[in-house]
Amino acid sequence: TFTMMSLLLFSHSAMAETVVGFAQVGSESGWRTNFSNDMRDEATRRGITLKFADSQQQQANQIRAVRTFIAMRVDAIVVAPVVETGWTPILRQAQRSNIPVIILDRNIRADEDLYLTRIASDFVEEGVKAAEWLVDNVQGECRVVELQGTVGSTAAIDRGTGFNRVIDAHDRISIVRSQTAEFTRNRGKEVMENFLRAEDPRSICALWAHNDEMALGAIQAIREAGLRPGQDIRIISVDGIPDYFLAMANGVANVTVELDPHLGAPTYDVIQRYLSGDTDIPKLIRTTGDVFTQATAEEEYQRRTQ
Ligand code: GZL
Repeated sequence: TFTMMSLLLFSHSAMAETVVGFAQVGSESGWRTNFSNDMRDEATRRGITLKFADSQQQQANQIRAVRTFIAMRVDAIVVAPVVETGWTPILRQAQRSNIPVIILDRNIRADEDLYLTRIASDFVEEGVKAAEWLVDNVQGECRVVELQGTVGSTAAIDRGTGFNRVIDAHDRISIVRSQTAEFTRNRGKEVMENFLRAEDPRSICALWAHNDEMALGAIQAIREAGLRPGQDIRIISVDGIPDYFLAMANGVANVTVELDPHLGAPTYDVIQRYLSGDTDIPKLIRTTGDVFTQATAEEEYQRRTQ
């Protein structure tokens, strides 16, 4: 019986799948949900066991999840960091346990020896592209209100940097109100309602939202204030979720910079390369996204929802 048992254990361990622990931010936006679904689907396609932790946008929950993954001795840990700071101690623990860490999407302020690689878009470029659309599509003065993403997140910091870099060169375009709405639709509606009370609504030329979710909430607020989103107030955003393509097709939103939610394949490619001994892995792997407007919104919506 001992021989049989050890044979069974050996065969099982030889056949053991790759086990990956994933500390996801939460489910605050449609983009995040699409990203999570892609991570699960791609793991299933590759026979990878994915241990998924939804951290409800709380960094403490993410750190707790990573600690659990270390205790479970997973083959690799993936973190989509909610904010940039506070990661060094837990990443040192993963390093001491020889478990590779992959950073997805937002960035962290930590020694890059503490993680294998980061897979992400260029958030500054997303802000630049959003502002360039505005510069190309307004004449004269334009007073902008801004819905920022989660405070301290790379997406909010860098998108703001990119957008401001462009409009700083155009003295008749200016941001007159700016506040975080946490990347969610509900907060986007509430903060936009505040903006519409604080400013003469007819003096607002454009909304710059760091993601589609907040923009969609703001669109509801603009309608309830009796104004026409997409016409009286131009709507500029990032992510490219299906609901936003529908809004552009209906003429109530103007433009978005698409953010690729399909991070599963590049993530598991890099993990499988690392586990097979490849040490030539770059510290940053870039994803890209195009700018989409009303011109192609209908067909793009169909393509994304069939
Ligand atoms: C940016 C990502 C942002 C999305 C939002 O890459 O971190 O987080 O733009 C999500 O939808 O909340």
